[in-house]
Formats: sequence, C-alpha cells, structure tokens
Amino acid sequence: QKFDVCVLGATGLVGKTIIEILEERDFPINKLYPLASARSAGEFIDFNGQSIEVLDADHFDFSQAQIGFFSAGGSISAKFAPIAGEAGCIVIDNTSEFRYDADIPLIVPEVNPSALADYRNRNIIANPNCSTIQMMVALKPIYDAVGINRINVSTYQSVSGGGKAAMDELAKQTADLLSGKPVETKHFPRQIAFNVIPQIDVFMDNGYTKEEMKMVWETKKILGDENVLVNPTAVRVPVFFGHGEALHIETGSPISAEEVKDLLEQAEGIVVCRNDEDFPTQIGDASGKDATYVGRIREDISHSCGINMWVVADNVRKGAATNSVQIAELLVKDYLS
Ligand code: 2RA
Repeated sequence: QKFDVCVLGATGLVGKTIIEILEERDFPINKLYPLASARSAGEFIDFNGQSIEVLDADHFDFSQAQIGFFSAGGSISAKFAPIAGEAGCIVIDNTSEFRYDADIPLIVPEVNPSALADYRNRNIIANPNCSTIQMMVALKPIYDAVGINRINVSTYQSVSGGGKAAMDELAKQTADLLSGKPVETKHFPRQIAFNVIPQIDVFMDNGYTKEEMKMVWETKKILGDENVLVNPTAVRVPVFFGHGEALHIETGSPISAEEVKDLLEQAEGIVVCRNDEDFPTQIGDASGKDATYVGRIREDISHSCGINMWVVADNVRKGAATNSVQIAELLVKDYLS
C-alpha cells in the first residue's frame, strides 16, 4: 500500500530534510506534494529522481493527501492543520502549536508509541521539540527500570535549531571576525560566533526560557508522569548541526553506571559509547545520523541515586525530520495497513 503525502514547509531546512529522509527510508509514497507559501511556490525539489514543483499551500486541497508533514511555523500549522485533519489528511506537526493540547498525541516512537492511537481525536500528531526528543530516547530505558524522580539538564544546542537564517548568521559572523570586519547580530540576542548564549526562545515569567519550559512540559506529557521533575538550562553554541546535553538524573532506586550502559545498549535508537574517552560529539558522531549517542555515563559522586551522562543527536534529523518520518512509519504499520 502506498500513500499520497504532502510536506508543508518543503523549502525550509526541516521540510527539505523530511523529503530526503522519506526517500532514504523508502517510505511508501504514491504521490508527493511539496507545499509552501506563495513566495516559494513554483520552486522545484528533487525526490526519487524526479523534479517536483512546490505548490502554494493556500490553494491545496488537503483531501488529496493521506499523510501531511508540517514544518512551516506555528501560525501556518494553526491555520492549515485543522483544515487538513478534517479533510482526512493525518498531520504530523513539527511546530509547538498543538504539543500541549491534551487530545493531541506527542510522540517519540521509541518512547511512547502506544499514545499514537489518540491521533484519531483530531488527525493531528505533534512531534516534540528537538532537545526533548534526544533526552527522552536516552532516559526512557532507565525510567522503565528504576524510575526517575528528577532531571537536571544543560543543553548545548546548535544553530540549525533556529533555521537557515541562524546558520547563515553564524557563518557570516565567523567569516567577518576572521577577516577583521565588524560583526552584525540580528537573529541571536548576542554574537554567536566564538560565543555561547544562555537564551533560546523568549523568557517566561518564572525566569526560565520557553525552550527550557518545553523540556519540562513535554517530558511530563511523553512519560505520562506529572511527578517527574525537570530543571533545564538551554544554551546555544556555535555548532551548525547536533545538540549536546549534559544530563544529571536522580533515579527512584540506585543503579550502577554499568547497569545503565547495559540497559541503553539493548534500547532502540541509541549508540552507547561505553569507554570514557570514546565520548560522542556532534562532528564525527551524531551529525548526519539518526541515532542518539550516549557517553560519559557515570555515577554521581554527590548523590546515591544520581547518574550523569552526555547525550548527542542531530537536531534536524532525530530532533525533527527523522522522528516525524518514524511517526509516519508507525502510523502506517499499526493503523493504516
Ligand atoms: C532550537 N528547539 O534548537 C529549537 C528548534 N525547534 O532552537
């Protein structure tokens, strides 16, 4: 069985990657409809050796597609996802627009696949934020084995999380600095080249940023556990692809580092870097890959139920595009075949 599929935001960083991954993973597609705003309509994208014209989303009849991948921003999803869902097109949405609605499933296929059944409520499925996805993949096996009471996390997030304009700003600032030119900052709240910035998204009333609160809200929803405590600091670093996270967790009962390594080695979607000196990094490990890489696994010397680890994944792939395509694969396997 093959499906007619639309990709809204087809000319953006995540949309393009979704199309590449659909091809790479041989997703069963009958017809692909790349969609964008009127500004990008008329461009062409390559898919399976064909050049396909990008259509204007405003004039698209969503009943032509059975599955839609949306990654064109929250307001665009707010406008089109309900229309598509009602027309029978099951939307996998990459924005934060629907993530916190109680009747919308928020899915990481390795972590909470059974929650997908709720897609029937509105024909909309939400893809979590990139920083939450890799954290959930790494922690779920431990959560299932011994429980997790509290997660302290500091992120080291690449600029591709901010889209193409953010990547261009890092490239330009770096080139300008190295050639002695003045630096211009538009996208980020400070210079990002040769710097790190402890602000991603806007500040909330409680002093956390929205990126940090996404990790709190989404972790509780994905684990279905209101009691798990999450204390994040989200930081932007001058890296193009791949987010790193230093996780410090407090488990429900003691577990050794060796046991954690064994558990994670058996889990789906994780590469365990067992030896201390084999720690993963963005370049050479995670960037361009779909797995979540976990290293520096060690017992916390300050807490009897503490475990520390370093987690890296490609934010555009596992943090967005790959996770969305995996959701679609699960949908096809469990509900549409
Ligand atoms: C970021 N979490 O890295 C965002 C992308 N969704 O900026």
